[in-house]
Amino acid sequence: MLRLDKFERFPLTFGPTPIEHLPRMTAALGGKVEIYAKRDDCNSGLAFGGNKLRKLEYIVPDAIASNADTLVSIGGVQSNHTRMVAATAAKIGMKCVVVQESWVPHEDAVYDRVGNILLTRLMGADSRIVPDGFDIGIRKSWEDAIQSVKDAGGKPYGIPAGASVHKFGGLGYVGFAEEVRRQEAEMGIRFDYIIVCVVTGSTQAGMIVGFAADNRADRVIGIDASGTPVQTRQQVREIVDNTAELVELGRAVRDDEIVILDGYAYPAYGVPSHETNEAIRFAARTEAMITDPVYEGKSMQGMIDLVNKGYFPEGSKVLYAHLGGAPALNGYSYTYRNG
Ligand code: 5PA
Repeated sequence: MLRLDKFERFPLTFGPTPIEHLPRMTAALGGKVEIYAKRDDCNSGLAFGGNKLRKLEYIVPDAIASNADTLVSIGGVQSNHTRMVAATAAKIGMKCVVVQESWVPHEDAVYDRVGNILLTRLMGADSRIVPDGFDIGIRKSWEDAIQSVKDAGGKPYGIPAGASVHKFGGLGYVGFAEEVRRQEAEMGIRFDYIIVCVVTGSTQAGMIVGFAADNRADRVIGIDASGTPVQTRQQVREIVDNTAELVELGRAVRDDEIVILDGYAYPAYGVPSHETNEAIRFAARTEAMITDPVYEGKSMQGMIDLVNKGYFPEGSKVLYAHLGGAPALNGYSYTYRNG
């Protein structure tokens, strides 16, 4: 038994997310592997939801207890995470400062005005665009923003990129694994593989710890979308160790239980390849399931490729974790102008 219950959780989501069978996608991929999706993209009424809310549910109690008045976080210009921090701040009545670094070499005319950043601004966050490039680590621009809140007499609460290296960042996705186990029991099936996009690491790390409890951590297949897989893997490793200790897993997670495939992030973080775009169109046209060019489009691309390569034995049930992110599509208006 994992000890997730000892941590306080502030509800930001509707509750357990649906698991949906995808029959047209299954058939279009040859029918030898059954494809399902767990719809964390539909997990909340807060500003279109997504994976960050599961993490933030375990972070908000700590923020409130610290007597902070301002949440301070960081991401790229089209960050889903900063949108979710802005939503959380609005919901709990705090102010919000988000640093938006220039992580993506992308020049769509409306890139910095639509989608995630538009929503972030709409919710009243102070959104600050800075020129620094992509990096999932602790950033000076974020530390400067925290200091600027202090200098103005405020009380900041810092949340790092993707809420990942926050001490409680991995807990939310331990909860995901517990939830899948309960749903499997209700549905009378068991998933053989879980596909998840990985960048800052705490989504997959939480799942790894959660599924380590019934010895299937290595069935969580991380599809790297960072393009910096060495750093991402190292960050996942650290979050796994920290989170395993928090929930009292009772054993160390081995390196071979951390599976991250790094062949799909090309040409760069935030830039979709031809194959990414085809994967996005495929999911949209078979199941009306909308994925984005930065994250889920790449994990969709990875899953399709793995099915085609015969990576999953015939008869496998594969659960695609849909983590959200569709608002960023608006920043790629030219790419998808003809569908
Ligand atoms: C993100 C992350 P992790 O960062 O926990 O590995 O999750 C990857 C991921 N899918 C997968 C979607 C839709 C995501 O938004 N987004 C970041 C952001 O700033 O939005 C943290 C990078």
